Amino acid sequence: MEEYQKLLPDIRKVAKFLLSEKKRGSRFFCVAHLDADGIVSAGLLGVALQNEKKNISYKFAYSINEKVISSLDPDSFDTLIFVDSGSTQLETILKLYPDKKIVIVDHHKTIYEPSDEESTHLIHANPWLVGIDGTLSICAGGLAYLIIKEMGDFEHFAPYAIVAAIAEWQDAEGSLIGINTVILDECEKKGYVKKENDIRLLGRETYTLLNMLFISFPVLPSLTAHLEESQKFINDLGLNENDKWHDLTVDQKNLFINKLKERMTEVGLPPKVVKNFSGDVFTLCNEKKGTMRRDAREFGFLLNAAARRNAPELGMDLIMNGHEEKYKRALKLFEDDTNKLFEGIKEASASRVNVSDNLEYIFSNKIEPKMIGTVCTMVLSSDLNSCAKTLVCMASENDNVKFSARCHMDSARRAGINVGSALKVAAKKSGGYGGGHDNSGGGSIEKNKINDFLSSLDEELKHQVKEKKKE
Ligand SMILES: [Mn+2]
Repeated sequence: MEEYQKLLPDIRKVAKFLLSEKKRGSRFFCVAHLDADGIVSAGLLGVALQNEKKNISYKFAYSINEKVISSLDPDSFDTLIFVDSGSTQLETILKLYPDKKIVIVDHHKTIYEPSDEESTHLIHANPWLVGIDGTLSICAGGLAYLIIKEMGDFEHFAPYAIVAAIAEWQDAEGSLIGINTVILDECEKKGYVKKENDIRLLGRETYTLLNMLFISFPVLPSLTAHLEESQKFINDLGLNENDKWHDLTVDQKNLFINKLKERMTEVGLPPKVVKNFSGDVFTLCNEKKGTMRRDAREFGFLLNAAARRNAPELGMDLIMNGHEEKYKRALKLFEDDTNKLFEGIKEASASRVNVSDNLEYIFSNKIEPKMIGTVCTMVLSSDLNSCAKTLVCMASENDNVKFSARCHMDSARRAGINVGSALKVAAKKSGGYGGGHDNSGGGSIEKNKINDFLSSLDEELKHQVKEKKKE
């Protein structure tokens, strides 16, 4: 594998350096991206670096910016490690910590070239530096695994590299590619991971069939957020909505997959997307059946749920120790999210109100404010023929109303809509704040300003469409 050979010298350099630092009793500080890939990579390096003394500390953040980087206490560590982060902030890191040894293990695209002087205290492993595209070939979790494999007897941690790659959507083209396949081959040979051709929806191990469709990931137009349609789809196949995927016979699974593909073709999804509803899936053979740890995609979602709840240490424990007790706690977080999502989507699809050709809204106190972004995305994308209509989803948060809005990207561009700027104008007029991108955005207003906000938003969207028509 040519790409792997190209990267190996940098992997070995990091491994050798970390081993010697551990030997001389260095205190490590690890900064990681707050998501599944960050959790896996921090956990794996932790496994190889920790000793009886508490010689390693961690800090996780969604955005590893100058503020986060400058907040570290330089007296508390000797070696500073960045995982799934760092490459894009190299200049800041080197400027703030000129006296520290710095290790960066990242797969984000980087352009900054440090000077020779700076390079003496920096060790940087990133596929982009050796001409490899880090988007699909390898993630931080994969890099961390390759590093610790050079440091000792850690081969049984390889499946977590696969979990990280799936969580990063590195199988977006239907399967894993690049350096990931080197790790996958090793996993398959050792019997750690089984690659199968199966359904590529979330919940293969733990969801009911109904959840696999109604709160599906990825979204299935006409089924996701459509309760009766989802139930009917399952009933028509002679199946029970409370069954789980592994209860089905091979014939039933094939029938389900074929009917699903037929349906998705009918509603107009492109053939490439439809094809990928089945393909490679990855089972972690040493994990218990019927748990989220058994399926790589579900494991990744579990870790991301821990990250969203700001409980990365829980996710790290799953990687480092894998205790049943820890799994139960992590699972509880995920199930809470799943239930809230189910209820939120049910509530949202039942309370859609049409305002005009440009605007539709949902307002409910039964939707969790932190769920409205996801709910809004799922409801909107389950509806392929909603043209350039913007959907705004609102929920009460104390005395305010939090809102999130979405519009189909293509239709937004075609109609000249910029959801973010429309929200900004409308929220400002109603004494609140808002903003975002072409096709999505969010913000907050006072509760008694909902009507003002909706009419300003409608007006602003109409104005945008009119301006575009003039062009
Ligand atoms: Mn990553």
